[in-house]
Parts: sequence; structure tokens; C-alpha cells
Amino acid sequence: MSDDVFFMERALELALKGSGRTSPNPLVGAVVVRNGEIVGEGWHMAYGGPHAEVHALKAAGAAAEGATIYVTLEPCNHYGKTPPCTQAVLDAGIRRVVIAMEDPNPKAAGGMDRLRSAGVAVDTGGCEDKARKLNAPFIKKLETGLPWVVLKCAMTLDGRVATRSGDSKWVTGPESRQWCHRHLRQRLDAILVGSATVRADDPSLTCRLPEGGGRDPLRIVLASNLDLPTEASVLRQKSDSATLLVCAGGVPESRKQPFYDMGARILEAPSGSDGRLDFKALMPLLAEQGIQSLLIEGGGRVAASALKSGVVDKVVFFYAPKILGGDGIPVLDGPGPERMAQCMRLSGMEVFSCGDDIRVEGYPDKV
Ligand code: AOF
Ligand code: ZN
Repeated sequence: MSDDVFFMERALELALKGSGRTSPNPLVGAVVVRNGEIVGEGWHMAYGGPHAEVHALKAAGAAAEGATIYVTLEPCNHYGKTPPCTQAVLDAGIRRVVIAMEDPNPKAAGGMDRLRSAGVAVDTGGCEDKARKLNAPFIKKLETGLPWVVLKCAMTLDGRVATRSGDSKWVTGPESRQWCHRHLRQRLDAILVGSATVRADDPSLTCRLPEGGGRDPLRIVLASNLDLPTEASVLRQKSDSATLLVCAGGVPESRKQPFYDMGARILEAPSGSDGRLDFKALMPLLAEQGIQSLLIEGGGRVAASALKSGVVDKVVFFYAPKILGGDGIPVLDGPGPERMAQCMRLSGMEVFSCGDDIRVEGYPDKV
């Protein structure tokens, strides 16, 4: 591994520390290196706060003079919530800047040119794929205006999510469940389930970490007719974030009132020809609500229609070392295609161990 890659990987690691706190801004990490030694580290800790470069330069102090700074994103060149990082880099006397990717935000771009014209060496390359993956939601929102969507499912090896009686506690082990809290619920802006899941499992959809301090996503429940029990945990249980109920157009106000009284927000969304809420039409509405990234957690009908609608950018499937067989409830509900040639394909598949379970990640091909 080259030194540049080594230090950039450290910067990427630091960037992750801002998980769940920077949206709609990106996760960014920075490392200041002098004579092969790290003299300052920083990351973007929270939306609206100082950028990663500023924290790292502050930590380095006078040692930044003549040093190299590694940043996971091109330094910004604009006055936004904070002054331009290009200026901070120049003021600190940095001689070389290494970036993992250019800034796709047109308002902030131009940092590389500005630094180069001031005589600073700017290098790109190394870790670009990782940097893009890290900020996939930020990049997608800028490029398309739509939220970045992850579908997470947890199943037995034979693709079942519950027994025929609906018993689902638990399919996967504690390590997998904790991974989801730390890496999905904490990181993504919102979490979505269908009303059937609320009725069957009564999930709270909060982010619970053993050390505490998790950040809860906005909780979204799809409920065409608002047929939800008012004692549901998503409505009753305290969370840092609100609960948003998505219903079909024309649900009477009298039906909405009890949910408003409980502090929920309600969004009306179009239905498809099958009478079910239309995921494709819902995404721009969620984007308008400021949602840059969305985690879909089920159940089977919601997962299947999200996949079919083409809105899913990434799947995270957990497989427990268990086989249910017979009439266990399948992970995806409803009819599939007639022919193998019509099935959904995925790219970039990766497999990880998670306790006794296996985690498979992949990216549905966009057709
Ligand atoms: C961040 N954190 O560490 C870096 C960012 O409104 P502002 O001033 O916070 O600027 C946000 C933009 O600055 C953001 O969209 C991105 O293009 C650029 N760089 N942003 O939030 C950081 N380095
Ligand atoms: Zn900046």
C-alpha cells in the first residue's frame, strides 16, 4: 500500500465518525501529514459545523506549515455555512493536497483549481471508489434530486423471514442486528416499513447502540388507509426524530386527526394501478421532505414493491445459519417474473461474515 493510500484510508475512517450527523452534507475526513507522521486529524462532525479540513488543520497547528493534507473530498471553495476550506488550507501553509474525489456540489466546486493556481500541489487518485461509496446519498441527491435507497432484509438460508405463525424473533443474531443499528439506522436519514410490519412486529425503528448515543432516523410507515393501531411503538415510543405516515390521497381528516394528536406527520402519496402506494412517485416527495437517504426494512410486500419499482440502489441481505422450509414466510411477497431472463440482476456483490450470519451487499442494475 502506498503512503497516499494509507493516509487516505485513515481519512475515510475518520469521515465515518460523522455518520448520521452531517446530512444533507457529506461525510468528510482529513489527515495532515508531515515527514510521514500524522500531525492532525479531523472530520466533519455535524451539519453546519466546521469542515473536516478546518478541524484537522487546527489539530496540526503550526505543524501544518509545509505539510500535506489528505481529504476525502475536494476542499470547498465557497462561502456556505462556513468559509472556504481552500482559504484555510492556504493560510495554514499546506504544500500538497491529496483528494479522493472531486466535489460534485457545483456551489462548492473549484477548490482544486484555486489551490493549484496558488502554487499548491494537488493530487487525486487512490480510494475514489471508497469515497464515492461513503457519500453515495450526497452524490445521488445532487445528481438526481432523489434519495439514495437501501433495502435491508434478514432471512434464513432458505429465504424465510418468519415461521408460518409469524414468529420472527429472532432470525439473525445479535451481531447482525447491532450492525444494522450502527451502519444503517444511525447513518441513513429515514427508515420505512409497511403498516403490516407495524401490526405484526410493533417495531420502534429507533437506533439503539450498546454504548448509547445512537441517532434515530425519521420513521416512515406506509399505511394507505391509515389502518394503524394508535398504541404502536412507532407512534408512542420517544425518538429524536418524528414519525411520518404515508397514506393514499383522499383519506378523511377525521381519520388523520388521532395521529396528528400523537405528533405524527402525514403525507399523501399517489397509488399505483394495483392500489398500493407507488414507490417511484413517493421518492421525489420524500426528497422534498429533506430525505437524502432511506432505509427500507420491510415486510415482504413493501420490499418486493420497492425492488420492482426500481427505486432501490443497494440491497443488504442477511442470511442466518437456519433453514425453516415448508410454509415459512418468504422474504419477498407477491408474484415474480415468468422467466429467468426477466429476473432482477445485481452488480458489485460483496459477502461479509457477521457473527454467525452472512451479510450480502449488492447493487440492483438500473434498467
Ligand atoms: C461539509 N463538510 O467537511 C466538507 C464539505 O454549507 P457549508 O459551508 O457547510 O458547505 C457545504 C458544502 O461544502 C458541501 O456540500 C460540500 O460540497 C463541501 N465540503 N462539506 O459539510 C466538509 N469538506
Ligand atoms: Zn470546506
